[in-house]
Amino acid sequence: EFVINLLKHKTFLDDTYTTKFIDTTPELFAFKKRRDRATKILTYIADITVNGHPETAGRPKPPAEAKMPKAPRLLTETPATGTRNLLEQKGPQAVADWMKAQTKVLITDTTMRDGHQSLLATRMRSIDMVRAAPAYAANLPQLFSVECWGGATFDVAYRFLQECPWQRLRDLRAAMPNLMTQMLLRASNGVGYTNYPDNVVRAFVLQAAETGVDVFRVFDSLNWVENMRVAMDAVLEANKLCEGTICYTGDLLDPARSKYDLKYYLDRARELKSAGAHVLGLKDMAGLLKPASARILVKALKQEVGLPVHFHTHDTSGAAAATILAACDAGVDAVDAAMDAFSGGTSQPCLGSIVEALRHTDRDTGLDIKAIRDISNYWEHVRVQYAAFESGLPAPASEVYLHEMPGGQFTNLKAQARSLGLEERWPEVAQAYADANQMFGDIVKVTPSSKVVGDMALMMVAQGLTRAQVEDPAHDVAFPDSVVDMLKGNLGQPHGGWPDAILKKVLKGEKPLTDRPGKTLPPVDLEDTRRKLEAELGGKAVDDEDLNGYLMYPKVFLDYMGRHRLYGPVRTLPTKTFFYGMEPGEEITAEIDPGKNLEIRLQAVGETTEDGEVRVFFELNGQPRVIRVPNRA
Ligand code: BTN
Ligand code: 3PY
Ligand code: ZN
Repeated sequence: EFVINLLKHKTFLDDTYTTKFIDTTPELFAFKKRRDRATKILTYIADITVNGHPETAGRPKPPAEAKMPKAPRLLTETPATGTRNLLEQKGPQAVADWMKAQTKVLITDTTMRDGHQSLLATRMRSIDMVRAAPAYAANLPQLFSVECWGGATFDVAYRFLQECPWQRLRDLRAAMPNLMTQMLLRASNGVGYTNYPDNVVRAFVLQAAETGVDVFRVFDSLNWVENMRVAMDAVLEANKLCEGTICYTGDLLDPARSKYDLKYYLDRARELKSAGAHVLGLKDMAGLLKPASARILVKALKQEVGLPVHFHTHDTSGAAAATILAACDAGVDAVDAAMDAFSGGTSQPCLGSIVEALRHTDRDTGLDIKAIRDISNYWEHVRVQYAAFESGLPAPASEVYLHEMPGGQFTNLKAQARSLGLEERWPEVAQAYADANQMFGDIVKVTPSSKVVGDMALMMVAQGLTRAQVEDPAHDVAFPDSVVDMLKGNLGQPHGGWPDAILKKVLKGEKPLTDRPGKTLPPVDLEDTRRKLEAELGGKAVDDEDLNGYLMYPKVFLDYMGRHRLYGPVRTLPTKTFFYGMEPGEEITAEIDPGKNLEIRLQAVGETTEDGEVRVFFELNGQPRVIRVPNRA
């Protein structure tokens, strides 16, 4: 019966059968196939219950009473029209014109991307996002956009969460049809840490647009606009909103940091405008822009460039809300904030408080504060489930003005320092980070250039090297690979070039690249890659989404596919089950297809047998099931 069904199905006959077939064509699946997926999921639960999840071992646990959060209630069944409707009907230029015509400050919610990237090591799972999304659409239709994709979320989804980032995007897109979705794109570095060939970057952007991204915030880690054009052109080709973005660094008002003065930012902004940006992004990834500087910079950008300005910052210093309010005074068009429960510290400032601060002023956002509190309340319950990944800053830190680390890197670097036994020496790491930055000529530090500076800093502290020793031609230093790669020109060119002395020492006379890397990287043969990947996956058809995932992260993607074959659609499990397994007597539901639920009850966990296996007893939709897993503990 199953075979006949499959052969007659239109999608199959069309030859558009894809690896998502299982997920998108539930009506086909005869009992056998469904039972197969259920067995895979039970195997995963059994394994985690017996052996624990490698990522949560030894980390803080959510409180025992933490339940799967109830989705925020919807204030209407029919969401009002929003920015997405405008984009669909009139195109991206109309959205940019509309932005400039608004008196109110437009708000982007970053909870589903930068919020958890900066607070929870990017570990938020799709199920927790998708359950919130309908409330965004229904209750906050005035939002400018919802940032929910890109940055580090792409590889973390495959690598650590065992889920497909494309499916996340598709699901969020469907749940918020009236709101623009937004992604963070590292220009030629895609959503990775290295330059990709031009045709790979273009294919990735077109696929992201097709699957559901409306606003592309495109930046380059050295603010080199030359290296952003391929990505920006692809966004324009897809007819989506292109937010060409300048990264802010240094201190605008400090005469000693004159490399990054007002002229520097205006020059970059003009370049981005002529490269076709609809909107100018101002990305303060470390939270360094001070209120007085924001007033000057935003006003000048608005006056001199004429594009709508969208400001993004981080609250590491504790003073970011003051900067946002100053930017609002200076006429900024849109600002980023995170829902209250995911705000503050290395994340964005508090969305609800910004909305309240602007209420009854001429820049009132028009957002419903009660709706914000409802959604934030949901996020509060989500956040406790990720206790294992809290790595946070207990208090605001003015130290950020010393090291200038991006919010998304801070906690990561701290964890890396811990694993090297350097956590007690954190103030030295912070100082070394600042020194390494000066050594490279005072560069923009954001993924991936920030990672290179971090690698250098950790090495300096671990080996007790001073900046003077690193720069001394007579002192032998084995530089990290990432440093060599950056100075070879593989991330592009910084403003003013690399300092001569360090370039000579690191490259030992080798000639660096000074063109953009994409100019010489040969294009990838996409169809040939697809065929090889299909062969590698045992003949399974590979669709464009999977192909683009593979092109960004070949090994990470293949590992994900291997685990998927073993464990099935584990993205449908509640977060606590995914990370901790189940307790005897506990019952959960997993919706493996729309409306198709697995009711799973863990009855008991048996003793370990002589051959090292444990029998785990379940009830699946009322029927007893026994799963054996190895005891690896
Ligand atoms: C990861 O690789 O970190 C997440 C995927 C889950 C790996 C599974 S969890 C059950 C089994 N036990 C392990 O140690 N790895 C696999
Ligand atoms: C990223 O590239 O992931 C960032 O968040 C940079 O700020
Ligand atoms: Zn950020």
